[in-house]
Amino acid sequence: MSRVPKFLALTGGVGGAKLGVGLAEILPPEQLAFLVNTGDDFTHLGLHVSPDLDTLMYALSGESNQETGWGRRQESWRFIETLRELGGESWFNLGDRDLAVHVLRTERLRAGMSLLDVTRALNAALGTRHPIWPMSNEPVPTLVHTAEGPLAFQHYFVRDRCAPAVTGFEFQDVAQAAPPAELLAWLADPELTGIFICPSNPFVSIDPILAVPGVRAALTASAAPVIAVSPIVAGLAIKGPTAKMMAELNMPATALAVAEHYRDLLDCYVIDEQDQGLLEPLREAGFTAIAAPTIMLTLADKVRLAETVCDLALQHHAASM
Ligand code: FO1
Repeated sequence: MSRVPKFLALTGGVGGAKLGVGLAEILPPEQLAFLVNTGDDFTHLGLHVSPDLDTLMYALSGESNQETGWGRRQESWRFIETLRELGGESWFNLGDRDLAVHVLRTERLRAGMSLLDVTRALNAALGTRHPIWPMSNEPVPTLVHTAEGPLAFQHYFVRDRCAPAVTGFEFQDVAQAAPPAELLAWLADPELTGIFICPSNPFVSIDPILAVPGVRAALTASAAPVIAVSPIVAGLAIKGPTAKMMAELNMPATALAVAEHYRDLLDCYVIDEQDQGLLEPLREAGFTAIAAPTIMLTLADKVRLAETVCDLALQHHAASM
């Protein structure tokens, strides 16, 4: 019987979803599943908002807002404008079309459905076909510790525009969370050939996933190589506050420092071609790394990077057999 290699991608929001689109273009749903950060989730205006799950769902369904990277295309903003006029809390921009997703998710969660089942139903309705699993059904809200005191993630990220200097992160109630059974079965599958850490923020997108009890151990125990793509290119984050956070945490804002952060997990690391000069220091530090184009502006860029990480996984997996 011929092998059908399977892959898992760990993602946060916008950056991760770009590679997700590339992977979903080249791999059918039987071969690719996504494990998504829900540390950014929060209850806002009485609604359960799951930004990273929605960013991936919209990206895979061709519904994403190309200008923002989050939210829906062809969006209108009558609700949030009206809320603002009425003196309501309007710092978090909920678009009219996006709002329907939050209302439905909230209603279903209140009726007792799990976040995983709600996510599955929403994705089915929007026509995405790949399994998308929240990192846990239980809420694990990220608390950002800053020089100005602790802040709930979206207050730090959107309301305060990542301005406060971060000092650390806390994944609240994570000890009570459990990963989805579907994930553990996928990781135990002998056909699992590659685990990809997408170019998402290591501290607030990937670390919350790794903090869910059992996830890190299951990733390590899997025979599949773990391959990360650096979210830092030439000392800058493609999107978001990763580089700023690294400076505030007294880490050099380099692709090498990200590799060190993932050290005990990584089998192979992909840095951008602009960072070729880091290949030697990475090798000296004990990492297996390659340089490739990682900036994803077009669909072709996303597919090319997806092909790169899949090829690496196939090579590493074959070599370890
Ligand atoms: N990000 C912003 O920078 N400003 C917003 O007003 C905003 C609204 C928003 C609404 C729904 C949603 O799913 C995502 C939204 N995001 C917004 C993005 C989100 O806060 C972040 O991208 C993620 O949490 C970080 O990955």
